[in-house]
Amino acid sequence: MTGDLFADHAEPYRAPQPIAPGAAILRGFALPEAERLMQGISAVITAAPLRHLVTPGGQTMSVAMSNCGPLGWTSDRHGYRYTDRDPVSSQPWPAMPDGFLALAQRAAQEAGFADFAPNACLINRYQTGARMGLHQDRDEGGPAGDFTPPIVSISLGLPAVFLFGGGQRNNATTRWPLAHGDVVVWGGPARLAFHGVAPLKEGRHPQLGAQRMNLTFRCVQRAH
Ligand code: MD6
Ligand code: FE
Repeated sequence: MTGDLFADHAEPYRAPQPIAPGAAILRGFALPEAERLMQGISAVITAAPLRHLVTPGGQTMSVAMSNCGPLGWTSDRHGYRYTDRDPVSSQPWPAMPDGFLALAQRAAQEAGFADFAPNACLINRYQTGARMGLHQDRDEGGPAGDFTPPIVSISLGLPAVFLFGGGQRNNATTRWPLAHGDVVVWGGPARLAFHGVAPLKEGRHPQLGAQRMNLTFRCVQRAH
């Protein structure tokens, strides 16, 4: 037995695991920096507290969110967009803590995307039962619809099941377990694939307790 691909526990990083053309999981890639990432997240959410956003359709999201970096993703009755200030405090989003940018760049490089320069980092917190419905990440593109840069997504805490579909909402989805320290890099032909997260199962993670945290780094071409 040379390794178990579907372990729900942390394992040292070996090599990218392709999940589709343009998308790969780097299992355990962020593990050596997990402690530092958690400290950074604590500082950010002290300044810009996690909140349950409302969708344009009027639904309150089960995932709680915040942001760091020059731009942050937000949603309300008027739509989804990136802003340079936290709408709750009217202050700029907190800067990305030390080490965030370099780790995201290293992960992108490892997956074959050179020169990744994200200007937004979305923080997602899942508690028991929280989920994210199938969606595309398409609020980042410029006027010319440039989706060249990938997205780098880091999972911490409780394991979750990532759902990965195709270019149409009704395409079949595959299911990928994501554990503490795993990184998903996602670009090229996968960049606009539908994806989501299955409801978080109850559990207790030794470092994070009863939650999963996810960081997604994006390169946003336009903001409102
Ligand atoms: C999550 N992630 O893992 C939600 N989007 O909590 C995403 O929605 C996502 O992981 C684009 C690329 C990678 C992702
Ligand atoms: Fe997404």
